[in-house]
Amino acid sequence: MNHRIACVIKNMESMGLTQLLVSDPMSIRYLTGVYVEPFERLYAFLIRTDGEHTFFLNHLFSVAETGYNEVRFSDMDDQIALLAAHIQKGKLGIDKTFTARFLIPLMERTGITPILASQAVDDCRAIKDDEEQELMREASRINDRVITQAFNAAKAGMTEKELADFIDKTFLAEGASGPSFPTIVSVGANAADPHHEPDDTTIKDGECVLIDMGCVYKGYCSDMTRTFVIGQPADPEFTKVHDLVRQANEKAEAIIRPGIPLSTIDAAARDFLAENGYEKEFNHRLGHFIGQTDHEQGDVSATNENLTVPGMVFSIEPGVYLPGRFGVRIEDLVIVTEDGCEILNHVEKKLQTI
Ligand SMILES: [Mn+2]
Repeated sequence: MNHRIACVIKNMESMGLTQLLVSDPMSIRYLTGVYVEPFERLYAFLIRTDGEHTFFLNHLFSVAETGYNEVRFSDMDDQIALLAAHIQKGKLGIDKTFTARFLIPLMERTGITPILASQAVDDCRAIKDDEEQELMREASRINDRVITQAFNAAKAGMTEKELADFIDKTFLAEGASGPSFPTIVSVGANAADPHHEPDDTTIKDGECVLIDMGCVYKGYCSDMTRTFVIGQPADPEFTKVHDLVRQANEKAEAIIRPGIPLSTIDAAARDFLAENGYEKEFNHRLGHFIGQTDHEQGDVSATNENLTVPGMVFSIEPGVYLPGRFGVRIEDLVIVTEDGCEILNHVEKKLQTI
């Protein structure tokens, strides 16, 4: 049995479950190596603690023999009946993506008690094994190369959209399969909105340019933010804020090691910015877990008391946002190691004036 399925079974046992229906395509790929985009069709992998695991596959999915028990069906079959035939009485773990239109008929036919058990898989996914860590390092190396090219391409008069398009194209040229989320380029006051969507605003001398970008490499994501200026910053407060945000980022990264609450890492950045007068202006959590999707279960926030474990990968992204003026965010990804952390991004964090 592979170590990822073994991890899930261990979690199922501690939850008192003998069967778990996994429907998240990313989770199924994580566990079996099989990836399908099922759209609205039924797609599931049933894990049982006795080792009898079963795939439920539509003939329209082009999937070679999986090595597990398989139930293959067509659109014309009674799919719920096929599924029900493999489910034992009692409790059935399901994950959060299994939709009501399958779950409710399944409950009606089998009388099972569904238990929300995404955690059994998500807790395993949160701790990346060596193979995953290597893919995430490469995704971040590509991200580093592409942002460097974006710095070189950026010039006054270019629109946010043009720079974002340049980044998305360059991802492909550098070996990524595409962006891991819609690329953010925001200029000047637009940067005060953490999730600004690139528009026709042009880059201007003296205004900040915030780039938040990430790519997918062999199914794994990167994510990084840098904020720079073309020429000399026009707003007298900008340089000071940039320096404080960079220090907040570095202070948080400096304390990361196994066995500390994630909330302590959030506090390292948040308290420092608060002491310097920017408490309200840092209006989001410090970071999020990342892996096969840009945001995975788990975050680095004031309320998450869970302890760090080697292999966790998350972002450290403090920001200060001054509405109507500018915003600064500086973000790296880190892997928790046995004695500290490995920072996956190596692009200069000090203010770059281009
Ligand atoms: Mn992020």
